[in-house]
Amino acid sequence: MTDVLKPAATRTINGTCHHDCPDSCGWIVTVEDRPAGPVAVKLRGNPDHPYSAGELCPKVNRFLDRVYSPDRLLHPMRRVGLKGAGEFEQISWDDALTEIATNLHRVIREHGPEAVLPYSDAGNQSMLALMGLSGRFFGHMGATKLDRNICGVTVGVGMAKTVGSPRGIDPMQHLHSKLLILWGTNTRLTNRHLWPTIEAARANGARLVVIDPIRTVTADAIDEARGDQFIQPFPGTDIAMILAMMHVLIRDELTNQPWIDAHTLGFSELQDEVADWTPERAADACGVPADVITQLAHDYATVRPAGIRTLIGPEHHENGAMFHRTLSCLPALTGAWAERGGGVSKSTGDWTECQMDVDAILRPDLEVGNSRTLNMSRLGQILTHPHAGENDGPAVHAFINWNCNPVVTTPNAELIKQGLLRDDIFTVVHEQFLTDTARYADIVLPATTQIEADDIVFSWGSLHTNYNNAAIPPLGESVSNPELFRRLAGAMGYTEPALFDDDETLMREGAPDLDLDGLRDTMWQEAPYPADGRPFGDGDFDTPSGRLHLASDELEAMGQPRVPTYIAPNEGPGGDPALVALYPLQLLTPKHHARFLNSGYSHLPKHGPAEGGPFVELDAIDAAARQLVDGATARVWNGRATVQLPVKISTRLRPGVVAIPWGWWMQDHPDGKAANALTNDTLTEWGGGVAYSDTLVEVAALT
Ligand SMILES: Nc1nc2c(c(=O)[nH]1)N[C@H]1C(S)=C(S)[C@@H](COP(=O)(O)OP(=O)(O)OC[C@H]3O[C@@H](n4cnc5c(=O)[nH]c(N)nc54)[C@H](O)[C@@H]3O)O[C@H]1N2
Ligand SMILES: Nc1nc2c(c(=O)[nH]1)N[C@H]1C(S)=C(S)[C@@H](COP(=O)(O)OP(=O)(O)OC[C@H]3O[C@@H](n4cnc5c(=O)[nH]c(N)nc54)[C@H](O)[C@@H]3O)O[C@H]1N2
Ligand code: SF4
Ligand SMILES: [Mo]
Repeated sequence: MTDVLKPAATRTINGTCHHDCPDSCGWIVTVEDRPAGPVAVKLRGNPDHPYSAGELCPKVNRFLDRVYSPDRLLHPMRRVGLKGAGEFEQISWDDALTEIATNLHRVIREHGPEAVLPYSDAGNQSMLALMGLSGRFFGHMGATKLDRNICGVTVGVGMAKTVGSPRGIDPMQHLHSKLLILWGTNTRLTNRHLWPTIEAARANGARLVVIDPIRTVTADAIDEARGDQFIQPFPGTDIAMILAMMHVLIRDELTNQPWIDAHTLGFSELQDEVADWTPERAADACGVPADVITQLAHDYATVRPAGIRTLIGPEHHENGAMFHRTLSCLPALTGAWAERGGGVSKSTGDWTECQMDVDAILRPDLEVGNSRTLNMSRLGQILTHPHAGENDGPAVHAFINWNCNPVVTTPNAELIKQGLLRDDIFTVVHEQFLTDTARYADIVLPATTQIEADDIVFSWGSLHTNYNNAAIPPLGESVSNPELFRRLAGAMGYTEPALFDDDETLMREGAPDLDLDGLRDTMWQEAPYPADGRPFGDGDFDTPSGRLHLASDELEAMGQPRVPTYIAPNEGPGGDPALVALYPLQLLTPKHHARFLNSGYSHLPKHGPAEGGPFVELDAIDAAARQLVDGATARVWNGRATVQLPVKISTRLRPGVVAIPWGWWMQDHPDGKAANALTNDTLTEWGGGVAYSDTLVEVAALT
């Protein structure tokens, strides 16, 4: 029927959202074939999509505003003003490529190829956009390599030290949980399409516990009358609470000893470690009352199955890897790993992405030399302190950035700006918009959006692998990420054929186990997962011993504690007393706005203004102690930066903790400095993550 009513020149094309978001929603784009070319006139959720079921989100409901924004970059540009000033002139692709190749050859000649720093993340997390040809291009050049560990890697590395691999359970299995602990994840904001499963579990009688230093929108969903609970530890202190829970489980004989004996290693060592971790001692460290910890341990052991859902929040601490290692031990003490709906769920990437052949797409065999690897979260240090610390080897003289916006999203951001201001750095940014990072570029290149290029999207929130069809041709002179690297390889005069593979070849090489034609037909496929929903049902873990490691030889060999251990973050209340005296408040800078996806929407007129603006949020007690009133302008500072912001007094935080929503650009901040100006760029104890949520600050009225 609808086909008859459709205007003749209208088509619908199925695709998948590319954002760095666990949901990977399916969408349908309506395209009108106009004389000047195809135009996307509507984008809506695909009702048949098995995970998103027709719903998108407040950011992507207006995706076409992004695609057709008058601010979209559509042509290459060359800087004409000072770095950072954002003044550019349009140039041709040929001129841009010649200028880039000339500068890269010069840098390589004068300083060696490691002086080139490629810098990207998951701004578009589709397979080709993420990896297609960039790895080959920079490997062939011998450029510095990048540890892209700012999101999620530490969770997996921490968990793997306990269970042998980064695989948790499929979060959809929480449908079967009767107690569900959302531990450091803001599901209703960040992973909204999991929420219906949680509501279905609640309808089946599940109790919900939310553990977060912020009373988030997810915490707002708890219903105390039904036995739900919100628990509010100080940031970076949960390990103390988990050790005390294990203490209680052992003390009160709530452990599943036959399961522990059959499937774990190191129980007696763990028992020794937690012997002193009474709930009272943990209460001092984490700020959660001892009776609450004791009761949670009892509930965890007795309300079965007990599931734990975590995502990314708690990894961003100095002890972030240990948090996930310790959390994964908890279900071992009760045997919950074996139960349907028990165990821990995190990113599902390790279930879906095993269908990818990463080496076939990245081709490490093409790498020349033995280039160093630098950590993306240390960008400010790398650019401003060459030859120091981990940053040995040549100083960086060429910075090639695509698929991320580090001036807004990477910790210690004022240092990054300082680095990008150096006049001996040649900077290229491939972007859809003139972001805060792009403003520092010497050459800006225009990037396509997701409706302009085919790709494959491996979800990390569900078991689905999705296809994305281009709905319209690239706007203006924009190019996709793989096309950018084909062009750069040509301009550099490289002749290695693998640098020029087309998208179809890359898809078939990169996902050899996928039935690509079938995927194009169905639009999504589900990764293999045990039919009974219990991947660890027979207690068979991915460790060499097949047992879950409560004690770990591997960690001991790395100089890390063998058993779960709480080490208070240095930049935190239990850490360096000199820092605490100067900066007594813990700062969190979380995702907060429903219309933002990281830094990607605050600049759009229907997104940013509707969220108001940035602010510093604090409890009334902390505000009163500083004579701060709602709406007053405060300065927030530490040794890294001073930032000015309006004050918002709220009941979401406990005294001692303040928060600044993250994602706003320089232009939205009264003094041009955004949340990450203040944040800590110390790396996690292992796993290569970063501790931006261990940041101490002081706040005062702006005088
Ligand atoms: N609307 C929206 N959705 C998003 C994003 C977005 O920007 N906007 N970003 C996407 C991305 S890239 C990601 S990685 C995911 C992240 O998804 P989540 O991991 O769910 O989100 P985060 O805000 O990073 O962190 C979750 C919670 O961890 C809490 N937290 C911080 N430190 C601690 C701690 O020490 N202990 C405990 N218990 N909790 C702690 C924070 O207060 C926060 O509420 O969201 C994705 N979805
Ligand atoms: N303080 C603080 N810092 C954080 C976080 C936090 O919660 N608080 N969260 C951290 C997390 S979890 C993450 S994942 C990172 C995210 O950090 P980023 O990856 O830097 O975040 P985005 O804002 O998503 O930036 C993506 C950029 O890529 C561009 N882009 C999108 N598609 C394409 C494409 O196809 N090609 C090209 N060339 N560009 C494209 C977009 O226009 C956008 O500017 O930030 C981290 N930093
Ligand atoms: S940003 Fe996330 S929730 Fe929104 S449409 Fe994309 S995948 Fe879905
Ligand atoms: Mo992320």
